[in-house]
Amino acid sequence: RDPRTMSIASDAQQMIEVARSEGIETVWDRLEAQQPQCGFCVLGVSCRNCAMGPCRVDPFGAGPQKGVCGAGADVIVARNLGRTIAAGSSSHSDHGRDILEVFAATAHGETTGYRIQDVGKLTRLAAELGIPTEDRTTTQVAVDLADRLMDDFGTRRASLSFVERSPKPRQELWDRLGVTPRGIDRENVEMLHRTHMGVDNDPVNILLHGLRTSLADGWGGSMIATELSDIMFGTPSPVMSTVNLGTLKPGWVNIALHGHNPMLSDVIVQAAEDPALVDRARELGAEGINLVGLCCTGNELLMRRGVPMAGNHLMQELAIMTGALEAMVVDYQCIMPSVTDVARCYHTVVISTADKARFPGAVHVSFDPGRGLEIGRDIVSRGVEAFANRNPDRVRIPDEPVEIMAGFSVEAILGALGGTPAPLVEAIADGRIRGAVGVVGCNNPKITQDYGHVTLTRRLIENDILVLVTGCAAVANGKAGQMVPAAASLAGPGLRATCEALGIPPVLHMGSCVDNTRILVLAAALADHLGVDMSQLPLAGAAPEWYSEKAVAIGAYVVASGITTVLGVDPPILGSAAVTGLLTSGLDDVVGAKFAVEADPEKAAVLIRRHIEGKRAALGL
Ligand code: BF8
Ligand code: SF4
Repeated sequence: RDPRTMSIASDAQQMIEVARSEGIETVWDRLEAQQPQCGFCVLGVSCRNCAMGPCRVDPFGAGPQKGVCGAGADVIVARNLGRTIAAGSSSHSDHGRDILEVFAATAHGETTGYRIQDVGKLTRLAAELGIPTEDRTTTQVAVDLADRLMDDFGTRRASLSFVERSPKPRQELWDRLGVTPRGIDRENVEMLHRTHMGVDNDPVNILLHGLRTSLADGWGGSMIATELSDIMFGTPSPVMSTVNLGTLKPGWVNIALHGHNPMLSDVIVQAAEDPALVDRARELGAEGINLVGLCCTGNELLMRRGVPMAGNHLMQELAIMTGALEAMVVDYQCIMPSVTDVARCYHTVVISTADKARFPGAVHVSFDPGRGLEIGRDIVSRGVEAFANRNPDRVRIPDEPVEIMAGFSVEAILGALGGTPAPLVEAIADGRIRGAVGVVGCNNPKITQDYGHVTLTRRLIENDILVLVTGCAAVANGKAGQMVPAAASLAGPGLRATCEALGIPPVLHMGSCVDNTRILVLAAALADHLGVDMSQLPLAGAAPEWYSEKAVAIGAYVVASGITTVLGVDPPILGSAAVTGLLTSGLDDVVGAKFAVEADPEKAAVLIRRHIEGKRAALGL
C-alpha cells in the first residue's frame, strides 16, 4: 500500500517507510491482518452480554432473527450502543474524578506541586454554583466547590450542577424527555444495569437513557475535568507553538507525554526545568531536555504551556521509530498496547504512571499527587539517563515542525471579542460568518490519516464557517498549517476579514477531548445571547475519523444538546433499521438534532453547509 493512501501527513508517510524497512509492525498492518472484519459486529447485531450466547442476528433474514434470550436486532444494537456510550462517558468522567480528587486534596493543603492558579475562575465558578465567595479565603471556596462537585458523581435527587449552564429551553426539554442527568456514576451504572439480559427490552427507552448517560459526560464528568484543570493549571489563552514529528530535536533528550490527564504532565514540565536534571543531560552529551506532547495530554500542555505537539493518535508508534525518543510517559486512554513492542526495538523507555493503566514491558512509576514534583523528577531523570543508550545512526526525524496557534478557551475567545459574544453573534447575523462547526475526534486507520479533518475543515472555512477543533482533529489541522493567523487567507472573505481584524486563525484550538465541553459552553452563551435554544443556532459537529468509545459519548451529548453531528466512520448500528432511523432522522423531532454518516469529507462539507443555511433561514438570517 502506498503510504500516501495511509496518511496525508508527510512525517507519517516517511516514518511508515522506516517501519517497513525495519520490519516493525504498525496499526495499519494490524488493520490489514484483521480483514475481513466480522460483518455481524460491523452492523452491531452480535451480542455476548450473557452466557446463553454469544448470539448474532442474520441481517439477510435467512438465519436466526433472535438471540437465545429472544432479543432481536433492534434491542441488540441499542444495548451495544448504550454500553459504548457508558464506556466512553465513564472514561471521561473517571478522568474528571481524578482531577477533582487532586483539586480537593490541593484545597485541603495535602498535595505538593499543585496550587490554584486561576483564582478568578475558581471564584466565578463557585458563584455560578451558588457557593458563597465574599469574605472567604480561596481555600474555603475551593473546599466547598470540591464537595459540591463530588456530589455530582453519586446519587443525587436533582440534576448535575452544570446542567444549569445550558439554556433554559434545553433544560425543560431534557426534563420533559426524562433525560436530565442525575449522578455521573449513576447514569453509567444504570446503563450497565439496563443492558443486562432481560432489563430494558425497549430500544427507544435504551437510547433515551443513552442520551442521559452522554449528558452526564458532557455536562458532568468532562466539564468538571475541563473547569478544574483550568483552575489548577491555568485557563488557556492564545499561544504559539509547533507541531509534527519535527518537534523532536536531534541532539536533545526527547520525552513524549502521551495520554489524557494533565495532572502528572504538568509537574513533569516543572521537573524538566530543574537545573540538576538539565546539567545531567548535558553531561551525557545532550543539548537539553525537550518535552513534546502526544494525543490529548499533549493538547492539554499545548493549550496551557505552549509545549510542542509531536502528533495525534496514529503517530504514537511512529514517534518511537524516529530513534530520537528517550521516554514515552503515558497516563491513560488511547495508548496502544503496541507502544511497548515498538519501544523494545529502540532505546525508548515507556513509563506508565497510572495504577489503573499498566503496560507489560513498561517501567511503572506509580503517580501519587502527594509527591507530584518528586515523581516528576524521577520520571524526567529516567528519560535523561536513557539518552546514553541512543544510537545516533538510527535517528531519523522527518520534516521541520509547523507553527500552530492554540489556547482558545471560551474565556480567551470572549476576551478577544471584548468580553461578550455580541460581536460574534453580529458577524453571524449579518452573514460575514455563516456559522460554526466543531470538527473533533480521533484518527482511525480505516481513513487516510488527517484527510477527513483537514479536507472538511478547509471546505468549511472557505465558505465562511468558523471551525472549532479539539483532540486529534486539532493536531491534524495544525500539521496542515490551518491553525496560524496567516491561514485566514484560506478562509472566505467574511471569515477572513473577521480573523484578520482579531489576529486569530479561522480554525480555533479549544483543547483536548474533555474540552469539547468548552464548545458546549460557547454554544450556550450564543444561544442565551440570542434568547434561543442551542438547536436553533447555525452550528454543527463532525467527527470525520472517530474510533473511540469516548467519541461516541461526545457525539451523543452534542446531539442531545441540539447540535447535529456528522460521522465519517460508520457506527455499528446499521443492522437495526429502527435504531438507524431514530438516530439519523427521528431524533430531530425529539432533541432538534440528529446524526448523519458521510465518509467523504467533501460531501460532508456540503451536507453541513446546507444544514447551517437551513438553521439560518429558520432564524430569519
Ligand atoms: O480524547 S481524539 S484518538 S487522543 S479519543 Fe483519543 Fe480520539 Fe485522539 Fe484524546 Ni479524543
Ligand atoms: Fe444472546 Fe440474549 Fe445473551 Fe445477548 S443477552 S448473548 S442476545 S442470549
